[in-house]
Amino acid sequence: MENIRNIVILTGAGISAESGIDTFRSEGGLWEQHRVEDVATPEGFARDPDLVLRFYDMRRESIQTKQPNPAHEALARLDREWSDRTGGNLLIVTQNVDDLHERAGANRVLHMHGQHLNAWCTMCDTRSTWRGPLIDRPACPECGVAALRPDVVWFGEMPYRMDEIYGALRQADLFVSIGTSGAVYPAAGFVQDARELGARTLELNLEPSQGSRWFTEARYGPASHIVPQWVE
Ligand code: BV8
Repeated sequence: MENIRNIVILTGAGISAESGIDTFRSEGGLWEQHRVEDVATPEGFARDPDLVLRFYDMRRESIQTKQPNPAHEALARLDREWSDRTGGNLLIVTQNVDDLHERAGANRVLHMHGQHLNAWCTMCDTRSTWRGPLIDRPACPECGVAALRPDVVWFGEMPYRMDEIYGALRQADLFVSIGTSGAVYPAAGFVQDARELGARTLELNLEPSQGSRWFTEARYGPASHIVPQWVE
């Protein structure tokens, strides 16, 4: 990766697919078993909190039985070595709410859509690490009120740390998108932002995404194969 110093890598559900975590929009994916409007929106939560809490309890429990795959491991290696090797920056911005990047050893991971293993107290606004179910309305560890929801960004809610992401995109020489359909904004727009800001753009995916026309380079195939090949 000649004269590349600063990299922003965006990952989506496709990077965790080979770890056995359902993606969202492939056949049999998560949303098909539930209408998005019912489970990943504040309105859905207000309408039927038990349905939403059970949906997230099932996924929070499931991800704890999964392991990182060679794609997560290759990105973790790159994350650990990059700044020593080049003096540049590398940031992994993930839309995923699993913790497989961290468990593979990556340090600079930004969960723009939140994390399954956190709970957010709607009473005192604090976030706590949370591995168990929320369906039984446990008390918030901070304020003691039974007001915990998944710390996951639903449709219509503001993704986390957008300023930090746009700041990194402004510095990026290379923007890489891995395992995402390019269906959800603002993440799906990052490739256009990166391009307008002069970065090279690379898509690593199973097949062309909805935004594939914006990428100057692309490699297609399973992430556990093409990501380690790209990192080497
Ligand atoms: C917001 C958490 C205001 C929940 C999720 C324009 C601008 C801004 C907003 C909008 C806009 N137009 C519409 C909107 C509103 C909306 C939106 O985008 N709607 C869509 C449906 C049109 N966006 C929002 O509401 C966002 N908030 O806009 O706030 C704002 C505006 C600007 C700036 C700041 C704020 C909030 C969106 C967050 C919603 N929450 N997740 C949960 O996880 O339960 S979204 C959900 O979809 C996941 O986070 C997921 O990451 C994301 C995207 O899906 P993918 O990760 O791409 O997964 P998918 O299944 O779709 O695709 C998998 C891909 O992997 C495929 O391409 C497949 O080919 C590939 N693949 C499969 N297997 C493999 C593989 N690749 C490699 N190897 C394999 N083995």
